[in-house]
Amino acid sequence: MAPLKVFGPAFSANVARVLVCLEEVGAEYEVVNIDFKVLEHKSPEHLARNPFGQIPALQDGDLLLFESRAISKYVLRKYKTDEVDLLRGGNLVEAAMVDVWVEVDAHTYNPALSPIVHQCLINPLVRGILTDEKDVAKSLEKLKKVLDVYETRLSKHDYLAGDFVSFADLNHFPYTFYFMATPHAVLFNSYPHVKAWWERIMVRQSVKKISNGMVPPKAR
Ligand SMILES: N[C@@H](CCC(=O)N[C@@H](CS)C(=O)NCC(=O)O)C(=O)O
Repeated sequence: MAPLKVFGPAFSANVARVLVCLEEVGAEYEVVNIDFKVLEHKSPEHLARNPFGQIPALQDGDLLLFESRAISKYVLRKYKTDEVDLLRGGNLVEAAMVDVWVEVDAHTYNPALSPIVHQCLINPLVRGILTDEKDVAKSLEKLKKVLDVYETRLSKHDYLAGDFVSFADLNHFPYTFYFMATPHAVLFNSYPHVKAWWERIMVRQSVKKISNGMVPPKAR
């Protein structure tokens, strides 16, 4: 069977979300780079994969998909086994808890944390724009409130959806990885259960492998 193709540079956070899932299930895949410098993401070829002209996109035979969380779920469903079921599809309640924390990442955690990554890493180091410290301070206040909730949750369970690792946890990995390269990484020291959870995620083979290709912008 032809390997799945993932379009987009492996260092992109949204691409890394998909790659970590592919690694978890041991699927064969190939990463096809999309060159932003020549606006390849807005080319007709890429717009056929993702009409919004964004990465990642996935090709599996005739199937084309976009949106990193949807692609990740497709991968996890397609390659699910009794041993590896990161969506907990066999258990209604556990699957619902996975869904809850995937949504929390998408709508609450990531919107608080990712502006800090953009302001502290991407703006100064990639776009040559100064960090807007007011914007960072606003996002940090939001993030602290979110982390208070995470601390309570993770003081009761090892992982977000329960006492089992799931897509809900892995989903948080790419942006948190880049956040840890900002001067605000120390914030996690105030949340011991969140910090321990993050360390449990970081020792996974899949995460180690994919994070090796995610050098923070400064070093690129
Ligand atoms: N919600 C989308 C977001 C994708 C996204 O924002 N991709 C960025 C790179 S990380 C992109 O392609 N930006 C170029 C653009 O929007 O023109 C997903 O999760 O896949």
